[in-house]
Amino acid sequence: SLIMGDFDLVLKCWGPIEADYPKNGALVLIRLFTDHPETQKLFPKFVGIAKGDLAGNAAVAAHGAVVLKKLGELLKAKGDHAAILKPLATSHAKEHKIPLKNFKLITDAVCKVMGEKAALDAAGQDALRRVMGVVVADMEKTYKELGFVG
Ligand code: HE5
Repeated sequence: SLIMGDFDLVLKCWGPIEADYPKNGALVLIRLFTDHPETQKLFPKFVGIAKGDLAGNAAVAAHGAVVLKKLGELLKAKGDHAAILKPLATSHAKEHKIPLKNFKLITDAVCKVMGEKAALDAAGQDALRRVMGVVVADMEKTYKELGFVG
């Protein structure tokens, strides 16, 4: 696809992230909740956790790992991601009721963490934003089919 180079730019820096999904996943979620405190309320399991307790919370790390593992699968699929995205979009629309804009917010958090922990530079961060733009546009099709207004 046209953005194939973007997938490769991001994947080049994925190693340090993949090396510790729970630690880096917790960093992503904590960054998301710090920059956008309202997003913590979207996670029923996390609503009661105080800011200062997020870093040591095993459930936060476990879910952060789940999120980054899925992101890794998406990156490696390089756009051929329909089979991955359909269940992901369906669960986020119907079960978790996550408005689409949150995927942009979490993308910004991943960019920051990859900048700090994996040396993803400004061009790499732009590449990640373009990749996630395609991912979210494809998720939006499923959201619309399901009648969920994200
Ligand atoms: O869809 C699933 O499996 C295919 C369920 C497990 C899962 C969830 C749940 C996965 C694989 C992901 N999320 C992946 C993922 C990648 C993108 C970047 N998520 Zn997810 N999520 C789950 C995102 C983005 C994103 C943004 C927001 C606000 N996600 C969320 C929220 C969210 C919630 C509330 C859940 C339900 C599980 C849970 O609460 O765990 C603590």
